[in-house]
Amino acid sequence: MKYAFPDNFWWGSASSALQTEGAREGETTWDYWFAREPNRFHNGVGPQQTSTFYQHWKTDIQLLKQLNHNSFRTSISWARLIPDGIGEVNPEAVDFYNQVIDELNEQGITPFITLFHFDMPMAMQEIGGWENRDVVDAYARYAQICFELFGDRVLHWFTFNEPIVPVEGGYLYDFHYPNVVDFRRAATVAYHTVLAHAKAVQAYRAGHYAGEIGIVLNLTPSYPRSQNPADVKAAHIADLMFNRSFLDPVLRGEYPADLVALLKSYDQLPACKPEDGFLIAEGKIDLLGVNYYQPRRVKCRDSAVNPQAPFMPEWFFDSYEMPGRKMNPYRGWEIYEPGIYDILVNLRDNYGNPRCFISENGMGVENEQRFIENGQINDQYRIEFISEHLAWLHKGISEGCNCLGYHMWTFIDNWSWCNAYKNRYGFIQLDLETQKRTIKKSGEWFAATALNNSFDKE
Ligand code: BGP
Repeated sequence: MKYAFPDNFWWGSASSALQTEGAREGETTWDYWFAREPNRFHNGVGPQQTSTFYQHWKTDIQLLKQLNHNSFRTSISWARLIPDGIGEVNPEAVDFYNQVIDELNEQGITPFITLFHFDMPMAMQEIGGWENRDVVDAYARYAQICFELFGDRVLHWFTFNEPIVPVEGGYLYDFHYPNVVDFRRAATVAYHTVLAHAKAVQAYRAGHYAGEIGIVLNLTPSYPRSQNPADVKAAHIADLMFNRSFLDPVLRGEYPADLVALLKSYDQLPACKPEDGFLIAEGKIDLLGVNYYQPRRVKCRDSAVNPQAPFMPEWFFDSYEMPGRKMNPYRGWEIYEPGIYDILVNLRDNYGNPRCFISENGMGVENEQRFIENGQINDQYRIEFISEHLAWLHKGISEGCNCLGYHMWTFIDNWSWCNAYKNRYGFIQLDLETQKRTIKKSGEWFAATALNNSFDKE
C-alpha cells in the first residue's frame, strides 16, 4: 500500500543545543553535575563531548538537505545566549544562532526553535531553578530577547521541550540534577514551568511577531491493564499526572479539576497567586509538538502504600508489564505504534483537534557498529520502526486528525543526558573519535520518503 501525506507535510528531525553544540561559556546544571558526579553518566562521558554542531553547523545543514528535510528543530541554549541567565547577551551566541537560522532558511529548511530543552543555566539553578518565581521572570526575559533577535526569521517557536522530564528527573526520580525527591517541590517546579510558558506566550502575542508559538510535550498514553474500574482509575490518575498536568493548561488554559482536587487532598499543591489563573489562560498555544516514544501501562496497586515513604505518583498505580509487549531492550521502552494514533485521536476528540505534529519519535540502539555493511549501518529495524509509526499516523490523518508533520529523534547520533552515547538514534552515524558523519540506511529511506511525500509498505 502507498502511504501518501498531505501537501507541505513537515519532514525533518529534532535535536537540542546541549546535546549537539559543544562547549560554551555559560555553565548549565549538566556541566555542574557532571563535574561532581561523572559516575552518573554512561562511561563517564559528559556534556562537553557532543557532535560539535557549533563547529560543523554549516556542513551539518548540508547533510540535513541531503536527507531532504524541509524542517528541523533545535534549541537555543539560554546559558550560551545569556551566560548568567539574566544579564548581558553574549554577541558571539547571537552571531552563531543568526548564522544557523539564516543558513537553514537559505537551504529551504524551516527552523523550529525550542527555548528550553532541559538545560538550566547554573546561575539560575543556584537561586532555586524553577522553584523560584524570579527564574520564571528571567526565562520570560530570555524568551522575549530571542523573539526580538530571531523572530523575523523563526516562525515556529516552542517554549519548552518535554517540561515534565526535568520535574520527574530532578524532583521525583533522581535522574536529573538537583536530585531531589519531593512531590510538592516537583509540583511547584511543574507549576512554575507552566507560568514561564504562559509568560513567554504572552510576550510573543504582545510583540505581534510573524509566526506561531507552541510547546513540545512527551505524551504517554495511559493504558489500563483491564477495564476493571480499579485499573481504569489507576490509568486515569497516571494520565492526569503525566499528560494532562501540561496538556490541559496549554490547550485549555486551565488545570483538570480532578488533578487539583487530588493534590489538594494530599496537601501537595504548589503555592498559587490569584493572578496566576489569568496568566495560564493566556498561555494557550498555536501548535503542539508531540514527542512519542512509549505508552504507559498501569494497573491498580496490589500492595498498601508505605505511609513513611515519600508521596509519589505511584501511590495510585503500579506499572503493568503486558505479556507479549514489544520492547526496545536497549532503552527499556515498549514499542507500541498504535499509541501515536491514540494520541492524535485524543487530541481530535477531547481538545478541539489542535494543529500538531510529531516532534520526536525514535529508537535508540546500542552498538550499532555490528550492523555495518559496506561501510554503512544497515538499520532496517529503524526503517520498520518509522514506517509502522507513520502508518498509524497516516490513519489518524485520514480520519481527520490535524497532524502536520513528522520529525525524528534525531539527525546525527548525539549525546544523551545520562546515557551519553550508549544508544544511538541518528539518521547519521557519528564516529566519536574523528567526528566523521556517515548516513545510515534509515537516513536514505527517510530522504526518499520526504522527497516523495509518501512511502510504500505491505
Ligand atoms: C527525549 C528528549 C531528547 C532525547 C530523547 C531520547 O525525551 O527530548 O532530548 O534525548 O528523548 O531519549 P534518551 O536520550 O534519554 O534515550
